[in-house]
Amino acid sequence: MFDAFTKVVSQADSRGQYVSDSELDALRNMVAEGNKRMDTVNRITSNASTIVADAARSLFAEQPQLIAPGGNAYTNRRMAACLRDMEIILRYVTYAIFTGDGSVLDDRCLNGLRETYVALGVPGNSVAAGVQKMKESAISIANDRSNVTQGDCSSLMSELGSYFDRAASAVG
Ligand code: PEB
Repeated sequence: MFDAFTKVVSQADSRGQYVSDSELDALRNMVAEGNKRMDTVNRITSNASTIVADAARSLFAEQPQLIAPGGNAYTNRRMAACLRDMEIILRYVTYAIFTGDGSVLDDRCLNGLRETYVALGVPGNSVAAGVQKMKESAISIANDRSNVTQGDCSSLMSELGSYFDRAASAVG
């Protein structure tokens, strides 16, 4: 598990070189823009249940077979497992955007998840669709310009989106 700093150190060490000027510049920029990152984490974390519930509601409206008898989210037990899975994925995305590195998401959440879903008969494409819905909702909440200092968050939002995309493509 890396963060943006330890990732740079690890890569420099495998080249046997000092941390380069361009790496230092990128990290300096990340520190300078750090408040935006913390605000993003805070906004997603404090709206997590809304993000999960809205995404699930919209997924089941589009794919009602999931909650019909025989569907993979049919019965309260499976519905609860499904909501929990979405919450777990969202939680790891918040860790990734916090640390500025996707390895925590890869190593602790996505690694082997496709195989787990295949073994359980959970439809990976449907999980991926749910993750995409969480992406849209999380970005609109994190990127809301009201009640915050105004600034350019485009690269941070595309980084945030990339972690959701990574999760969706790991299972879809
Ligand atoms: C992954 N999900 C399930 C299980 C595991 C995970 C290990 C089996 C054990 C259990 O039921 O609790 N666990 C989860 C995860 C991590 C982890 C992400 C990462 C660290 O440790 N069913 C649907 C939807 C989808 C869904 C498409 C979007 O129809 C999910 C939600 N996951 C789902 C369901 C089950 C499950 C288990 C329904 C229960 C399947 C079953 O028991 O038949």
